[in-house]
Amino acid sequence: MKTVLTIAGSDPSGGAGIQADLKTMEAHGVYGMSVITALTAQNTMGISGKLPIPADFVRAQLRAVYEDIFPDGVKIGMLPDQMVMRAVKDTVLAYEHKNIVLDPVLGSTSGTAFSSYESREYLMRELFPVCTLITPNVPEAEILTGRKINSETAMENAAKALGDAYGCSVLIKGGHFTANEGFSDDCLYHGGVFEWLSAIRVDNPNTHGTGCTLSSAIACNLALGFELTDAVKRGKEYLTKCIEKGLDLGKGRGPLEHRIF
Ligand code: PXL
Repeated sequence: MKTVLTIAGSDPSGGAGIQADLKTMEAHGVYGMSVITALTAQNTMGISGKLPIPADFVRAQLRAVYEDIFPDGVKIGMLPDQMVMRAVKDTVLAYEHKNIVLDPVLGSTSGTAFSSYESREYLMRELFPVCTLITPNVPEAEILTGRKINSETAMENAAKALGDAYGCSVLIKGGHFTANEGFSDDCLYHGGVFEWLSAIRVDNPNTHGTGCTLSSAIACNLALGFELTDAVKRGKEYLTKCIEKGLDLGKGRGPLEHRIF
């Protein structure tokens, strides 16, 4: 059985973070593992608290996993501070890891910022280069590049700027971008080439955890042996199906149905 690890924060209401990641892994028939980097207190209405896990303990969790069950794919999500980022980087380098998908969690669908300026710089400089793929949405890509993104060309420019600067593939997700009415088009920059992945925008306001779900699904598909472009396409198809299920839970922006098969 293929094995996939998520290194991310916890969402006790089950929609985002490691809970979404593990549900996604289950749906892909891989063995899921989780290293928790932060606890959050949150539900579909927002985040009311965050408790970072000390970096030494993140390291201990990583060691426990890697000494025993090597992950075929990794998804990296919320990293609360630079010490935790460092622990993750050291591990990835020590094991010469491949198939690493990093979702740069700078904000969430519910709008709460997770990272300081310094952490963001550190994330870009130290972690992006060891990743296979990073998956910012448009607002995150604007923060990362310092440029406004208001067209498809601007999405391509941002993807290329990040990919060329940090030597990783880049998927900029168009879910927050409304220029192409009725569609949610993502721009993949991989191997110096752009590929546009189009999907009809599903009319469902319940999108809590979409970023977590997509990045995990891509990590699962990489672990299952798909090439990057196919892994991204399959991940997007999976996410679209999860949204189409139309689950309606909670009083705010609700979670997805991960069990689609
Ligand atoms: O999707 C961003 C994200 C990542 N990690 C955790 C989250 C969220 C969004 O809510 O809660 C733990």
